[in-house]
Amino acid sequence: MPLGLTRRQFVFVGLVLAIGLTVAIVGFHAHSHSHGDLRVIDAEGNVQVVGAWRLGSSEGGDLPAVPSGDLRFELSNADGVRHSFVVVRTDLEGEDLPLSNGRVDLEAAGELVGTVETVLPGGSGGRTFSLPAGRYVLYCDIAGHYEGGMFYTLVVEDGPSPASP
Ligand SMILES: [Cu+2]
Repeated sequence: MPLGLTRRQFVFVGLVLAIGLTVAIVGFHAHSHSHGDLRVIDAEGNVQVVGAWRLGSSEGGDLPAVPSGDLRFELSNADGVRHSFVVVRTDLEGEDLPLSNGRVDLEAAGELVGTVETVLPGGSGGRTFSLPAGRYVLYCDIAGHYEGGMFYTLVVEDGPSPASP
């Protein structure tokens, strides 16, 4: 046996290492997914999109395209710190928004559509926006969070033609 261990001791050390590694992996996994969820709900109440409101990925993400109309955004915060979100209409890519002092420079980023101010840990918040077709970015306005990857690009497409009377 290496290191002068008996076979029994060797097995025991291996077992401790395996358990430690498992705890570390499960712990990291839980942490990387514990920031909450962002839901987009259309005018008929269908949940169009479910995305994790992430921090620390440094990459943000793209939400699937949704038809234009009244869209409700809901954020449930499963994190230990507060979050918020801002909806801005812009032609820029989600990761290219200009910054000022660790936050998105809204004046330079595009046209403000609306905000959901502060969602406390364990809380949830939401708001309905009437969005015409276009390109939007949703991001968290807490200092440093946008840079941490807490943003999504959303494309809103022309909605279905109105039903005939
Ligand atoms: Cu945040």
